Amino acid sequence: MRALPGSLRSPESEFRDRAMNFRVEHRASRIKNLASSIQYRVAAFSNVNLTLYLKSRQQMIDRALARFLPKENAPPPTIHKAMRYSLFAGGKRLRPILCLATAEGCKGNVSEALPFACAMECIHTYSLVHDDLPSMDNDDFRRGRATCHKIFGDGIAVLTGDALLTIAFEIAARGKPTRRYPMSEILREISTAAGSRKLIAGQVADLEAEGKKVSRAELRYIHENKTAAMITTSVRLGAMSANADAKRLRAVTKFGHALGLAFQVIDDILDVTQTTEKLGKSAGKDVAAQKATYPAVMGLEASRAEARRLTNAAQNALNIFGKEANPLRELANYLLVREY
Ligand code: GRG
Repeated sequence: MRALPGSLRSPESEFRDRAMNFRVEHRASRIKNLASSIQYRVAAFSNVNLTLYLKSRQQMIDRALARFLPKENAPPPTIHKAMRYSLFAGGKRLRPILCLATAEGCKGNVSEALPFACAMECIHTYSLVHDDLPSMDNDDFRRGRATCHKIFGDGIAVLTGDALLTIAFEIAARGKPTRRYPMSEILREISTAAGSRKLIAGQVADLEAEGKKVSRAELRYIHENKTAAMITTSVRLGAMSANADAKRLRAVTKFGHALGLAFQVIDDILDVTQTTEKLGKSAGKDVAAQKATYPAVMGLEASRAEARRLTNAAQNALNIFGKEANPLRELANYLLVREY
């Protein structure tokens, strides 16, 4: 079918074409990235093949999420379609993978950590759906496709976020508590990370910082709460599922905090150095929205050095663990050199 000249096309059909082109370019760039990461090895630690490791963990998480979520045609289908649309849009699954790798690092069983890992991915996806709304960051693209509200409308997107947040607790409650960590403590851990003193606190501070000059301490507050808290909780849940002792739980908490901050510094750097196609979300948005970011506050080179320093701190926190924690070590190094 021939494309209509621009002036004769509706805004909806132009948006659909843009979204389609974007998706095709994004996929092509991800395949290229995967090919280059196949050559990627972190010689320092082990013979973990990170590409295969990530792929198998992603599949495990995707399968579990597909089981935990209501079917697309379950009434009312609109909300279940929208939940699955955002959840299966191609996210990296970083938080659940970290949860599983930490369970492994604490000599636990990955399958015991799976419900907690999936719960964290649902909360993360809810936060992205809400963040993309016109009343927040107002974004058209996420995870390589049109954002939830662009497809389903603002009202359904608000409800999709609500539903993903709520189902996270239903999924977590299917997990098994351990001797040291009863279910009440596990659920409190998750609600604290997602609540008004952590994730939402970071988002509020982020919204309020827009267009203002922020100090390093204010920037750290935003990132500690918006990003690092969710990553820290993901690894803590992995450790809890393995009944880790207090010393190990403290060590993974340090690891998650440093890694979470490093992840955000890299995210800020990628926003100014990568393309929209590669990132799967709109690049350059932070500068356009005058957001508080590491490159804006301390410059690009100092931000890179900070990401390396934080990754190093994350690695040091793992010193008390044996080779079972090698996947965690590999993941931390990989996140430092990631390109999207
Ligand atoms: C709406 C309460 C509420 C919070 C929104 C997630 C968020 C907070 C804002 C999105 C923008 C942003 C820079 C968040 C920091 C965390 C971050 C880098 C999220 C993106 O995580 P990735 O790269 O995403 O792991 P995928 O899509 O791969 O899962």
